[in-house]
Amino acid sequence: MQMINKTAMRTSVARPAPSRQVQTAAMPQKVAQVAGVALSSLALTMSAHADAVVKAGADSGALAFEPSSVTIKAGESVKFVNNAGFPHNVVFDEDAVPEGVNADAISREDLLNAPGETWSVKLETPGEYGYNCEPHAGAGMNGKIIVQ
Ligand SMILES: [Cu+2]
Repeated sequence: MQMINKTAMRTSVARPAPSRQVQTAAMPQKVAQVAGVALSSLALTMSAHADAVVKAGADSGALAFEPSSVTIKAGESVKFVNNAGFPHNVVFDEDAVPEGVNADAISREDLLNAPGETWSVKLETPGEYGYNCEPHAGAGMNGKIIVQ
Protein backbone atom coordinates (compact mmCIF):
# COMPACT_ATOMS: atom_id res chain seq x y z
CA MET A 1 0.00 0.00 0.00
CA GLN A 2 2.69 2.48 1.02
CA MET A 3 4.92 1.51 -1.87
CA ILE A 4 2.13 2.05 -4.35
CA ASN A 5 1.42 5.49 -2.93
CA LYS A 6 5.07 6.44 -3.05
CA THR A 7 5.39 5.28 -6.64
CA ALA A 8 2.33 7.21 -7.68
CA MET A 9 3.66 10.36 -6.03
CA ARG A 10 7.07 9.98 -7.59
CA THR A 11 5.55 9.47 -11.01
CA SER A 12 3.38 12.53 -10.84
CA VAL A 13 6.24 14.68 -9.50
CA ALA A 14 8.90 13.38 -11.89
CA ARG A 15 6.90 13.35 -15.10
CA PRO A 16 6.91 17.08 -16.01
CA ALA A 17 10.43 17.65 -14.65
CA PRO A 18 12.71 16.32 -17.45
CA SER A 19 11.43 18.53 -20.26
CA ARG A 20 11.58 21.63 -18.10
CA GLN A 21 15.13 20.75 -16.98
CA VAL A 22 16.26 20.01 -20.52
CA GLN A 23 15.03 23.37 -21.75
CA THR A 24 17.08 25.34 -19.19
CA ALA A 25 19.95 22.81 -19.42
CA ALA A 26 21.79 24.54 -16.60
CA MET A 27 23.02 21.42 -14.86
CA PRO A 28 23.35 18.44 -17.20
CA GLN A 29 24.15 16.05 -14.37
CA LYS A 30 21.01 17.04 -12.52
CA VAL A 31 19.01 16.56 -15.69
CA ALA A 32 20.38 13.06 -16.05
CA GLN A 33 19.47 12.30 -12.45
CA VAL A 34 15.94 13.57 -12.85
CA ALA A 35 15.56 11.70 -16.11
CA GLY A 36 16.83 8.58 -14.38
CA VAL A 37 14.13 8.89 -11.74
CA ALA A 38 11.52 9.37 -14.42
CA LEU A 39 12.77 6.31 -16.29
CA SER A 40 12.76 4.10 -13.22
CA SER A 41 9.21 5.22 -12.47
CA LEU A 42 8.29 4.34 -16.01
CA ALA A 43 9.89 0.91 -15.60
CA LEU A 44 7.84 0.35 -12.46
CA THR A 45 4.70 1.41 -14.28
CA MET A 46 5.47 -0.93 -17.16
CA SER A 47 6.25 -3.90 -14.94
CA ALA A 48 2.82 -3.47 -13.37
CA HIS A 49 1.41 -4.24 -16.82
CA ALA A 50 3.38 -7.44 -17.41
CA ASP A 51 2.11 -9.81 -20.05
CA ALA A 52 -0.31 -12.49 -19.02
CA VAL A 53 1.55 -15.78 -19.32
CA VAL A 54 -0.05 -18.99 -20.51
CA LYS A 55 1.83 -22.28 -20.35
CA ALA A 56 1.43 -24.46 -23.42
CA GLY A 57 1.21 -27.86 -21.81
CA ALA A 58 0.38 -28.12 -18.14
CA ASP A 59 3.03 -28.78 -15.49
CA SER A 60 1.38 -32.18 -15.01
CA GLY A 61 2.12 -32.92 -18.67
CA ALA A 62 -1.55 -32.69 -19.59
CA LEU A 63 -2.30 -31.40 -23.08
CA ALA A 64 -3.83 -28.13 -21.92
CA PHE A 65 -3.19 -24.41 -21.81
CA GLU A 66 -2.60 -23.28 -18.25
CA PRO A 67 -4.46 -21.21 -17.23
CA SER A 68 -7.06 -21.97 -19.88
CA SER A 69 -8.60 -18.52 -19.50
CA VAL A 70 -6.81 -15.19 -18.98
CA THR A 71 -8.08 -11.63 -18.87
CA ILE A 72 -6.07 -8.66 -20.13
CA LYS A 73 -6.74 -5.03 -20.96
CA ALA A 74 -6.99 -3.87 -24.57
CA GLY A 75 -3.50 -3.31 -25.96
CA GLU A 76 -1.84 -5.78 -23.61
CA SER A 77 -0.26 -9.05 -24.64
CA VAL A 78 -0.52 -12.69 -23.78
CA LYS A 79 2.73 -14.62 -23.79
CA PHE A 80 2.63 -18.34 -24.48
CA VAL A 81 5.48 -20.43 -23.11
CA ASN A 82 6.17 -23.90 -24.44
CA ASN A 83 6.03 -25.96 -21.27
CA ALA A 84 5.28 -29.64 -21.82
CA GLY A 85 3.94 -32.10 -24.36
CA PHE A 86 4.94 -29.93 -27.33
CA PRO A 87 4.86 -29.21 -30.21
CA HIS A 88 1.98 -26.81 -29.77
CA ASN A 89 0.59 -23.88 -31.64
CA VAL A 90 -2.02 -21.21 -30.98
CA VAL A 91 -4.75 -20.88 -33.58
CA PHE A 92 -7.65 -18.53 -33.00
CA ASP A 93 -11.09 -19.62 -34.11
CA GLU A 94 -12.49 -17.21 -36.68
CA ASP A 95 -15.93 -17.80 -35.18
CA ALA A 96 -14.74 -17.06 -31.66
CA VAL A 97 -13.00 -13.69 -31.97
CA PRO A 98 -14.57 -10.21 -31.80
CA GLU A 99 -16.12 -8.92 -35.00
CA GLY A 100 -13.58 -7.31 -37.32
CA VAL A 101 -10.63 -9.23 -35.90
CA ASN A 102 -8.69 -11.36 -38.39
CA ALA A 103 -8.15 -14.67 -36.58
CA ASP A 104 -5.40 -15.73 -39.02
CA ALA A 105 -3.45 -12.53 -38.43
CA ILE A 106 -3.23 -13.07 -34.68
CA SER A 107 -2.63 -16.83 -34.80
CA ARG A 108 0.66 -18.65 -34.50
CA GLU A 109 0.37 -21.61 -36.82
CA ASP A 110 4.08 -22.49 -36.83
CA LEU A 111 4.64 -25.10 -34.18
CA LEU A 112 6.43 -24.18 -30.99
CA ASN A 113 9.01 -26.95 -30.85
CA ALA A 114 11.69 -25.92 -28.41
CA PRO A 115 11.45 -26.15 -24.62
CA GLY A 116 10.67 -22.73 -23.19
CA GLU A 117 10.05 -21.20 -26.60
CA THR A 118 7.75 -18.20 -26.31
CA TRP A 119 5.32 -16.39 -28.53
CA SER A 120 3.34 -13.28 -27.67
CA VAL A 121 0.20 -11.86 -29.16
CA LYS A 122 -0.99 -8.32 -28.57
CA LEU A 123 -4.75 -7.85 -28.64
CA GLU A 124 -6.38 -4.47 -29.16
CA THR A 125 -10.07 -5.23 -29.63
CA PRO A 126 -12.14 -5.92 -26.50
CA GLY A 127 -14.06 -9.18 -26.42
CA GLU A 128 -13.53 -12.89 -26.10
CA TYR A 129 -11.00 -14.82 -28.12
CA GLY A 130 -11.18 -18.60 -28.38
CA TYR A 131 -8.17 -20.56 -29.59
CA ASN A 132 -6.82 -24.05 -29.71
CA CYS A 133 -3.65 -26.00 -30.33
CA GLU A 134 -4.10 -27.69 -33.69
CA PRO A 135 -2.05 -30.83 -32.97
CA HIS A 136 -4.00 -31.37 -29.75
CA ALA A 137 -7.40 -29.91 -30.56
CA GLY A 138 -8.80 -33.44 -30.47
CA ALA A 139 -7.50 -33.79 -26.92
CA GLY A 140 -9.33 -30.61 -25.96
CA MET A 141 -6.28 -28.35 -25.81
CA ASN A 142 -7.95 -24.97 -26.08
CA GLY A 143 -8.15 -21.70 -24.26
CA LYS A 144 -9.77 -18.33 -24.01
CA ILE A 145 -8.54 -14.77 -23.73
CA ILE A 146 -10.83 -12.03 -22.49
CA VAL A 147 -9.80 -8.52 -23.54
CA GLN A 148 -11.41 -5.75 -21.51
CU1 LIG B 1 -0.72 -28.70 -28.10
